[in-house]
Amino acid sequence: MSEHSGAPAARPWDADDTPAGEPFGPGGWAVGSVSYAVDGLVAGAVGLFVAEAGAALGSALGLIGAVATGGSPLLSVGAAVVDLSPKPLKDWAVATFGTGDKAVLVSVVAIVVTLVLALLGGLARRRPTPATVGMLALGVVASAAVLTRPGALLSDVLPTCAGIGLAVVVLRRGTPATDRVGGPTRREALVVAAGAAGVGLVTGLRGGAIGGATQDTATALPTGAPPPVGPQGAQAGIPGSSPWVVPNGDFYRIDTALVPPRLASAGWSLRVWGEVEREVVLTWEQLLTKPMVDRYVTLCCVSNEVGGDLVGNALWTGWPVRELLARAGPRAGADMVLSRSADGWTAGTPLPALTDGRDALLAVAMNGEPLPREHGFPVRLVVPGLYGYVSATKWVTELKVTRFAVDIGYWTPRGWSALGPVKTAARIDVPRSGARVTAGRVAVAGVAWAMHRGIQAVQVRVDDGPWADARLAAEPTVDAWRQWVYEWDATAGSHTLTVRARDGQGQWQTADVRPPDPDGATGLHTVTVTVG
Ligand SMILES: Nc1nc2c(c(=O)[nH]1)N[C@H]1C(S)=C(S)[C@@H](COP(=O)(O)O)O[C@H]1N2
Ligand SMILES: [Mo]
Repeated sequence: MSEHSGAPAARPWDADDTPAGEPFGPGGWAVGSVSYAVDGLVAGAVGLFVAEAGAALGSALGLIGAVATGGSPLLSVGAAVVDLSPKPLKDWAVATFGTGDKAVLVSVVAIVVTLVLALLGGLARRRPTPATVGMLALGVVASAAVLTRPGALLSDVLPTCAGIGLAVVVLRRGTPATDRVGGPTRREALVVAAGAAGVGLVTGLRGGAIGGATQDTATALPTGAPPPVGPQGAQAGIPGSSPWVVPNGDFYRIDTALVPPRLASAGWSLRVWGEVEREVVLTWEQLLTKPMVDRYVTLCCVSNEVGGDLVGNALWTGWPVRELLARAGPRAGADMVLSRSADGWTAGTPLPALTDGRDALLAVAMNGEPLPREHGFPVRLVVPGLYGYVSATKWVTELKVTRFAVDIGYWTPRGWSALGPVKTAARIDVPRSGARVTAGRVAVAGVAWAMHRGIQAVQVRVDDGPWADARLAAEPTVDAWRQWVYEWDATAGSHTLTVRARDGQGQWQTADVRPPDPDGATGLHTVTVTVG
């Protein structure tokens, strides 16, 4: 930038005194600083772009250790915020924004960073040293976030350091005061816009669109087959009711990953260690030679509200985990398996749930396709009967055989129960709450689940009337949800429909209303409809 080539001493803003003729006096720097804020934005845009682009390049070359965040300072800070958020904040974010909570988080981080940069720009005009220190502090925070991501190498921090170094230089050089009358120059605006767009593009491309990682299993796994519909009779066939098998694209997604880790199956391995007779390392190639089974298993999130949709059924293809654990030989006294994902997330699963003969799988395919990246490519755990947070580790790379007294899964210190057996639940899919239906025969339909115990009965009640049996569709496995239909003779007026289910052990679900926290919501699902 040629206009900055003067000797440093010539720059009026290097002096601590307010230059004569400036529109602010002692103590009034904030007024003039507003327009100088742009210096901070320019510095930030340039520095961030270099850091993000450098991290992207490093990842592409395989030089970055942290697979989930790929050395990106923005994603690392976001991920660190997720991990450090106190439970009330996280609960509020999920309750308010649902599964959009991460988009909101990224926006909040971006806004905070922008504000801090603007403040530093304003400060740099008069107090270059504190401004420099401020920028370096930003760098320390970002570097700490980058370095504490699982798998991070010391060298992961290099792009961030380069970016911060550049930002400091740009900030200190500032912009000639003559440019400063009436806000940013066109060129500065351009640099900020281009920098922000560049950062957005690089981060967005890395985060979302790159789905190519699933390609390399295409030859080893079934692909291209139409999604299974499930065994005959499992589908009650009522329009508007959830399909018995949920297609991959519609399957709910819950995890702490800002960006789903992108793993290559070729380099994947699973280490089994801890309280075992012999450590075992299973590579992707070895896993593919194992006898695989296809099992319908319904996954449910502990955060699912009564009537909620954080639940889904799929056909999983995988190798039973008990076979792998048998090779390692858990020692007497071990009662938990702490599974860990490539991004550091962990789940503590009771050892018996993995060895008692149920179909707990190391799954490599979902509905006949390689696992989608969002659902754990290349390998995840699926355990019938337990909520996802204590069992369904995606991008799994490690199984530590241990004890509940020694180790603890990700969500437990954050206020969720150590044990997470699925609670019996039923949901009305049609008619929807608030719907208007015509008097006469109305099909009330939905799903009920009590994974690994099965569903014995479902009943529906209209207003305060008696409970009446719903018709049950077939139950191909007790590990999946079950569809039900109730033919209702609807009469004019407003009516409330309530559903309840009885599990395979003869227990009715409880009507006590409790929130998801700490071990799963209870209460009966109701919908109110108008019959006209
Ligand atoms: N690595 C990883 N695995 C994870 C999680 C996570 O945050 N990270 N979340 C768990 C939770 S809480 C649930 S409910 C299920 C959801 O699986 P899905 O996203 O495939 O539906 O994944 C589980 N596996
Ligand atoms: Mo969950």
